[in-house]
Amino acid sequence: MHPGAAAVPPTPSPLPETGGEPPVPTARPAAEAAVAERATAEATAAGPAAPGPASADGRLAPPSPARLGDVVPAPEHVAPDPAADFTLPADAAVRVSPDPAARDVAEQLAALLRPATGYPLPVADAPLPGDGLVLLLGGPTRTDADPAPAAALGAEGYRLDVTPDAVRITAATPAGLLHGVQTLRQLLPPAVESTTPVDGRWAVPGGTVVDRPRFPYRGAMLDVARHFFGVADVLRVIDHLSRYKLNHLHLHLTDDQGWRIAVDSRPRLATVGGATQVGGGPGGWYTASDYRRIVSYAARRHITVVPEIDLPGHTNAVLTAHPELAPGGVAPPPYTGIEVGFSYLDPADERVYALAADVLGEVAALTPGPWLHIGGDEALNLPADAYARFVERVQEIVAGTGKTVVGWHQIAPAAHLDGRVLQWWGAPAEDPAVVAEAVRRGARLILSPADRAYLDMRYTPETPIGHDWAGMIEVARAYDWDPGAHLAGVPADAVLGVEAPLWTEWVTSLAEVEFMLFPRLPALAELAWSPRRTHDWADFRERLAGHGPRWSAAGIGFHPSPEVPWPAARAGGERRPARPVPTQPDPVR
Ligand code: TNX
Repeated sequence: MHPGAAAVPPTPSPLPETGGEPPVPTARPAAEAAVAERATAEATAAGPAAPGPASADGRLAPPSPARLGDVVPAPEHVAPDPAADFTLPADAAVRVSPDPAARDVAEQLAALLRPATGYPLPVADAPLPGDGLVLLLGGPTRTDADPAPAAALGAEGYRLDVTPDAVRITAATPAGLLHGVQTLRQLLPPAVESTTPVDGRWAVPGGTVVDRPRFPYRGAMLDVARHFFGVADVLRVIDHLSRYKLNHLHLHLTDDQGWRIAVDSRPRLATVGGATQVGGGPGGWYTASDYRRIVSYAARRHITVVPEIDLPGHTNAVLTAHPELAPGGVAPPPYTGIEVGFSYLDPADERVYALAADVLGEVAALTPGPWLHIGGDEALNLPADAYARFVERVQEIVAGTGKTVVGWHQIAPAAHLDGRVLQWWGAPAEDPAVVAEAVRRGARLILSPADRAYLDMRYTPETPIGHDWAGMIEVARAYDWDPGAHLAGVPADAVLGVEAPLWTEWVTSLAEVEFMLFPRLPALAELAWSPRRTHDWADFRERLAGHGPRWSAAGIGFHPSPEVPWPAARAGGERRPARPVPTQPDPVR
């Protein structure tokens, strides 16, 4: 049973309880504090980390080329040509169509490859005729017989042609080019992730990949309210999304434990409401310029930020900042526990709509993307009717900002508003009838089923951090479902996509974020991107295994799931030392 359906919200097990009060984690369990170290150490022990034998000067040589199909998410179409392998020459250039956004993708490609190769990789505006690395926007004139003219690749598709002379990526859009770049990155040896030069042959397997996403919305959510994560951490998470062709980052910006975005018209929301977090630490919030930095870093990676202001429940932090809205006009104490469902804004108080309009107006103005998420989950102390009327008014406020409203699926009973999107987080026991009815009225769905897609669930009972109310989610469980057929009564064409939420009651650091993301994020990314016919656990686990060495080389700690056949350390190869997890994102490219 999930919290929303529970009469009494469940208590995550190992945290101490204080009488009848919600549990308040006073200190982090020792196991939790150790998770980052363990994640990195276990990943190293699992043996995927050695990219190749050491050369005379001690640097590591990349191994032989991957296979063309060794890509996550699985591409739509792969045609290998073993006679056409490409090797990146030291004097290669990145040639790109003369378009600023395409050029930006070319700069990102060069910046990804320079540290490990040590090559200069200049970016040049001269795509045709090209050898080396070539990015073509729109592509050359194509004949009707061409199986994949750029236009058919759609808004995010790409075509990758690897021949002995060139790697050519063609797309109708810069987003498509970037997805092609991420595929190319995976086809290079794992040592390409090294931040220092590595000797060796930078080979790419020959052939053609033609690829497009199954769903337009492919996302992950980071809860920055329960524990606050600074800008650098968020940028690094954006890099992780980009690797796996995700295109939305949902930021859960407000909750009982903290309000994380400055609002000029209501400064106390951040300064008072953002002053703490789960466990009582100092919390924090994003200034408008912090938030803009996140948005623009994401935009360069063709990732749309979806801000969430959770209303009318999960609002204890609002009430600490605005006691006039609290029962009896008395501010509640800041909340540093991990219980849910107790707080709410009073739908009968007109002042809450003024606050919602101020906040949503400012957040909309800071956000270039089309979405504005209003939460709507677990207002367990409000009568259903008052809750539905509240949601209807807030939906109208969002419409007034020009954005499309998104809400957790509890908003389903509220009246339909054009374009609205519900985010399903139910577990299998929950009856989807009300959601199916909302879909019949025109709502679209993002799927985040808690028992498959919740990245805050433990992998196994031994996982040192995480909830377990939706069960254990090992990699196969995260992978083995079909978003197109998940909910009874909801047709596949109502499904906008898939999102993997990471709630952070238990997650306190970037290392812990990565431990919970990897390897499940790539599994969910594959469900969101790849055609249904490619869905195959046995094949996926083999492809995923090859990513362990990449993550290790990139300093990403991960859960070394026993379900995945991570490559053994190469005989005679050097084991790389466990690296500290970097706190910086990829250098701005
Ligand atoms: C339910 S999912 C919640 C969150 C918790 C999460 C923990 C949803 C919309 N609400 O408030 O953080 O469970 O798994």
